[in-house]
Amino acid sequence: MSAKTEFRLWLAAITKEQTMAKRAMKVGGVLVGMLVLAGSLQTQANMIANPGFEASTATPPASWTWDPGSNPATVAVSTVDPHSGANSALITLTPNSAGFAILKSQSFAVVSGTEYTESAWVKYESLDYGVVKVEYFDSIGGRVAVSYVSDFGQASGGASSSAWTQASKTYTVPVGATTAVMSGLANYPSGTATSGSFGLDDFSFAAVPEPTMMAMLLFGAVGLLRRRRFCAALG
Ligand SMILES: [Ca+2]
Repeated sequence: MSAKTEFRLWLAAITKEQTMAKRAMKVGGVLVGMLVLAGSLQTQANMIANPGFEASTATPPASWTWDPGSNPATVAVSTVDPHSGANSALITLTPNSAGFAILKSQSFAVVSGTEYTESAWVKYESLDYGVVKVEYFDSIGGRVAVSYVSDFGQASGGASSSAWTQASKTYTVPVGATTAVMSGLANYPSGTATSGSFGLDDFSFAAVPEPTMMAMLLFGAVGLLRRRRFCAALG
Protein backbone atom coordinates (compact mmCIF):
# COMPACT_ATOMS: atom_id res chain seq x y z
CA MET A 1 0.00 0.00 0.00
CA SER A 2 1.39 3.37 -1.01
CA ALA A 3 1.83 6.17 1.53
CA LYS A 4 -0.77 8.19 -0.38
CA THR A 5 -3.39 5.41 -0.17
CA GLU A 6 -2.56 4.90 3.50
CA PHE A 7 -3.03 8.62 4.15
CA ARG A 8 -6.35 8.59 2.27
CA LEU A 9 -7.61 5.63 4.31
CA TRP A 10 -6.47 7.31 7.51
CA LEU A 11 -8.27 10.54 6.52
CA ALA A 12 -11.46 8.60 5.66
CA ALA A 13 -11.34 6.81 9.04
CA ILE A 14 -10.89 10.10 10.91
CA THR A 15 -13.77 11.74 8.99
CA LYS A 16 -15.99 8.75 9.70
CA GLU A 17 -15.09 8.86 13.41
CA GLN A 18 -15.95 12.56 13.52
CA THR A 19 -19.25 12.02 11.72
CA MET A 20 -20.13 9.20 14.11
CA ALA A 21 -19.18 11.32 17.11
CA LYS A 22 -21.29 14.23 15.84
CA ARG A 23 -24.22 11.92 15.16
CA ALA A 24 -23.92 10.33 18.60
CA MET A 25 -23.84 13.77 20.19
CA LYS A 26 -26.91 14.81 18.22
CA VAL A 27 -28.79 11.63 19.21
CA GLY A 28 -27.62 12.06 22.80
CA GLY A 29 -28.82 15.67 22.79
CA VAL A 30 -32.25 14.70 21.46
CA LEU A 31 -32.48 11.95 24.08
CA VAL A 32 -31.60 14.39 26.86
CA GLY A 33 -34.20 16.81 25.48
CA MET A 34 -36.82 14.06 25.51
CA LEU A 35 -35.95 13.05 29.04
CA VAL A 36 -36.20 16.69 30.17
CA LEU A 37 -39.58 17.00 28.42
CA ALA A 38 -40.79 13.74 29.99
CA GLY A 39 -39.57 14.97 33.37
CA SER A 40 -41.31 18.32 32.97
CA LEU A 41 -44.55 16.54 32.04
CA GLN A 42 -44.29 14.74 35.38
CA THR A 43 -43.28 17.66 37.57
CA GLN A 44 -44.49 20.87 35.92
CA ALA A 45 -48.14 20.66 36.73
CA ASN A 46 -48.48 20.49 40.51
CA MET A 47 -51.53 22.74 41.03
CA ILE A 48 -51.07 23.15 44.80
CA ALA A 49 -49.59 26.44 46.03
CA ASN A 50 -46.91 26.04 48.72
CA PRO A 51 -47.33 22.25 48.54
CA GLY A 52 -44.48 21.39 50.91
CA PHE A 53 -44.96 24.32 53.37
CA GLU A 54 -41.55 25.71 52.47
CA ALA A 55 -42.72 29.31 51.75
CA SER A 56 -42.41 30.47 55.38
CA THR A 57 -42.97 29.39 58.98
CA ALA A 58 -45.97 31.73 59.36
CA THR A 59 -49.21 30.38 60.83
CA PRO A 60 -51.47 29.36 59.19
CA PRO A 61 -49.17 28.21 56.36
CA ALA A 62 -48.91 30.63 53.41
CA SER A 63 -51.49 29.93 50.66
CA TRP A 64 -53.49 27.62 52.98
CA THR A 65 -56.71 28.26 54.93
CA TRP A 66 -57.13 26.92 58.44
CA ASP A 67 -60.51 26.14 59.98
CA PRO A 68 -60.37 24.49 63.43
CA GLY A 69 -64.13 23.85 63.28
CA SER A 70 -65.47 23.34 66.80
CA ASN A 71 -62.15 21.81 67.88
CA PRO A 72 -59.58 23.47 70.12
CA ALA A 73 -57.11 22.35 67.45
CA THR A 74 -54.12 24.32 66.19
CA VAL A 75 -51.96 24.26 63.11
CA ALA A 76 -48.28 25.21 62.82
CA VAL A 77 -45.48 25.00 60.31
CA SER A 78 -43.13 22.54 61.96
CA THR A 79 -39.38 22.29 61.35
CA VAL A 80 -39.14 18.95 63.20
CA ASP A 81 -38.86 15.87 60.97
CA PRO A 82 -40.39 17.18 57.71
CA HIS A 83 -41.00 14.69 54.90
CA SER A 84 -38.90 16.87 52.59
CA GLY A 85 -37.34 20.32 52.67
CA ALA A 86 -37.24 22.17 56.00
CA ASN A 87 -40.94 22.30 56.94
CA SER A 88 -44.19 20.40 57.20
CA ALA A 89 -47.64 21.35 58.51
CA LEU A 90 -48.64 19.96 61.89
CA ILE A 91 -52.21 19.85 63.19
CA THR A 92 -52.34 19.37 66.99
CA LEU A 93 -55.55 18.02 68.51
CA THR A 94 -56.95 18.06 72.04
CA PRO A 95 -60.04 16.18 73.30
CA ASN A 96 -63.32 17.54 72.04
CA SER A 97 -66.84 16.26 71.60
CA ALA A 98 -67.20 16.68 67.86
CA GLY A 99 -66.17 18.56 64.78
CA PHE A 100 -63.34 18.51 62.29
CA ALA A 101 -60.31 20.73 61.92
CA ILE A 102 -59.30 21.27 58.31
CA LEU A 103 -56.33 22.75 56.45
CA LYS A 104 -57.35 23.74 52.89
CA SER A 105 -55.25 24.57 49.85
CA GLN A 106 -56.02 27.51 47.60
CA SER A 107 -58.61 26.81 44.95
CA PHE A 108 -57.13 25.73 41.62
CA ALA A 109 -58.49 25.12 38.10
CA VAL A 110 -59.24 21.59 36.87
CA VAL A 111 -60.42 20.18 33.53
CA SER A 112 -63.37 17.79 33.66
CA GLY A 113 -62.70 14.41 32.09
CA THR A 114 -58.96 14.72 32.81
CA GLU A 115 -57.22 12.18 35.05
CA TYR A 116 -55.11 13.58 37.88
CA THR A 117 -52.91 12.06 40.56
CA GLU A 118 -53.89 13.32 44.02
CA SER A 119 -51.23 12.73 46.66
CA ALA A 120 -49.80 13.90 49.98
CA TRP A 121 -47.52 12.56 52.73
CA VAL A 122 -48.81 12.18 56.28
CA LYS A 123 -47.73 10.99 59.72
CA TYR A 124 -49.90 10.84 62.81
CA GLU A 125 -49.75 10.24 66.56
CA SER A 126 -52.76 9.25 68.71
CA LEU A 127 -55.18 10.18 65.97
CA ASP A 128 -58.81 9.08 65.94
CA TYR A 129 -59.43 10.05 62.33
CA GLY A 130 -57.60 11.97 59.62
CA VAL A 131 -58.17 12.18 55.89
CA VAL A 132 -56.64 13.68 52.76
CA LYS A 133 -59.32 14.66 50.27
CA VAL A 134 -60.05 16.76 47.19
CA GLU A 135 -63.34 18.63 46.79
CA TYR A 136 -64.52 19.56 43.29
CA PHE A 137 -66.69 22.62 42.55
CA ASP A 138 -68.64 23.94 39.56
CA SER A 139 -68.37 27.47 38.10
CA ILE A 140 -70.79 28.94 40.65
CA GLY A 141 -69.12 27.30 43.65
CA GLY A 142 -71.46 24.32 44.09
CA ARG A 143 -69.72 21.18 45.30
CA VAL A 144 -69.82 18.54 42.55
CA ALA A 145 -67.84 15.70 44.14
CA VAL A 146 -65.41 14.69 46.87
CA SER A 147 -62.47 12.36 46.29
CA TYR A 148 -61.16 10.75 49.48
CA VAL A 149 -57.51 10.05 48.75
CA SER A 150 -56.93 8.05 51.93
CA ASP A 151 -57.89 8.03 55.62
CA PHE A 152 -55.79 7.38 58.69
CA GLY A 153 -55.93 6.91 62.46
CA GLN A 154 -57.71 4.59 64.87
CA ALA A 155 -60.88 4.56 62.77
CA SER A 156 -58.80 3.14 59.90
CA GLY A 157 -57.03 0.48 61.94
CA GLY A 158 -53.99 2.33 63.31
CA ALA A 159 -53.88 5.30 65.70
CA SER A 160 -50.23 6.20 65.11
CA SER A 161 -47.59 6.12 62.41
CA SER A 162 -44.40 7.97 63.28
CA ALA A 163 -43.09 7.23 59.75
CA TRP A 164 -44.28 9.33 56.82
CA THR A 165 -46.86 7.52 54.68
CA GLN A 166 -48.03 8.51 51.21
CA ALA A 167 -51.69 8.93 50.37
CA SER A 168 -52.10 8.71 46.61
CA LYS A 169 -54.70 7.90 44.01
CA THR A 170 -55.70 8.79 40.47
CA TYR A 171 -59.07 10.37 39.85
CA THR A 172 -60.92 11.61 36.78
CA VAL A 173 -62.48 15.05 37.27
CA PRO A 174 -66.28 14.75 37.01
CA VAL A 175 -68.41 16.59 34.46
CA GLY A 176 -69.19 20.15 35.55
CA ALA A 177 -66.20 20.61 37.86
CA THR A 178 -64.04 23.65 37.12
CA THR A 179 -62.09 24.14 40.36
CA ALA A 180 -60.87 22.03 43.26
CA VAL A 181 -59.49 22.38 46.79
CA MET A 182 -57.24 19.80 48.42
CA SER A 183 -57.18 19.42 52.19
CA GLY A 184 -56.06 17.54 55.27
CA LEU A 185 -58.73 17.03 57.91
CA ALA A 186 -58.51 15.62 61.44
CA ASN A 187 -60.69 15.24 64.50
CA TYR A 188 -59.81 14.33 68.09
CA PRO A 189 -57.09 12.21 69.75
CA SER A 190 -57.60 8.45 69.79
CA GLY A 191 -58.74 6.51 72.87
CA THR A 192 -57.83 8.18 76.15
CA ALA A 193 -54.91 10.19 74.73
CA THR A 194 -54.92 13.84 75.81
CA SER A 195 -53.42 15.06 72.55
CA GLY A 196 -52.93 13.88 69.03
CA SER A 197 -51.36 15.13 65.84
CA PHE A 198 -51.67 14.93 62.08
CA GLY A 199 -48.59 15.94 60.07
CA LEU A 200 -48.86 16.87 56.38
CA ASP A 201 -46.26 17.51 53.67
CA ASP A 202 -45.68 17.42 49.91
CA PHE A 203 -49.20 17.77 48.58
CA SER A 204 -49.47 17.18 44.85
CA PHE A 205 -52.28 17.47 42.34
CA ALA A 206 -50.98 16.86 38.83
CA ALA A 207 -52.42 15.67 35.53
CA VAL A 208 -51.48 12.11 34.59
CA PRO A 209 -49.38 12.41 31.37
CA GLU A 210 -51.49 11.39 28.38
CA PRO A 211 -50.65 7.86 27.14
CA THR A 212 -50.27 9.06 23.55
CA MET A 213 -47.66 11.64 24.56
CA MET A 214 -45.78 9.13 26.70
CA ALA A 215 -45.96 6.52 23.89
CA MET A 216 -44.61 9.05 21.36
CA LEU A 217 -41.70 9.89 23.64
CA LEU A 218 -40.99 6.21 24.24
CA PHE A 219 -41.16 5.28 20.53
CA GLY A 220 -38.92 8.23 19.68
CA ALA A 221 -36.35 7.26 22.29
CA VAL A 222 -36.36 3.57 21.24
CA GLY A 223 -36.04 4.54 17.56
CA LEU A 224 -33.07 6.79 18.25
CA LEU A 225 -31.38 4.17 20.40
CA ARG A 226 -31.79 1.55 17.65
CA ARG A 227 -30.36 3.96 15.07
CA ARG A 228 -27.45 4.71 17.37
CA ARG A 229 -26.73 0.97 17.82
CA PHE A 230 -27.02 0.42 14.04
CA CYS A 231 -24.51 3.22 13.39
CA ALA A 232 -22.20 1.84 16.08
CA ALA A 233 -22.40 -1.64 14.47
CA LEU A 234 -21.47 -0.15 11.10
CA GLY A 235 -18.52 1.73 12.57
CA1 LIG B 1 -41.83 20.18 53.24
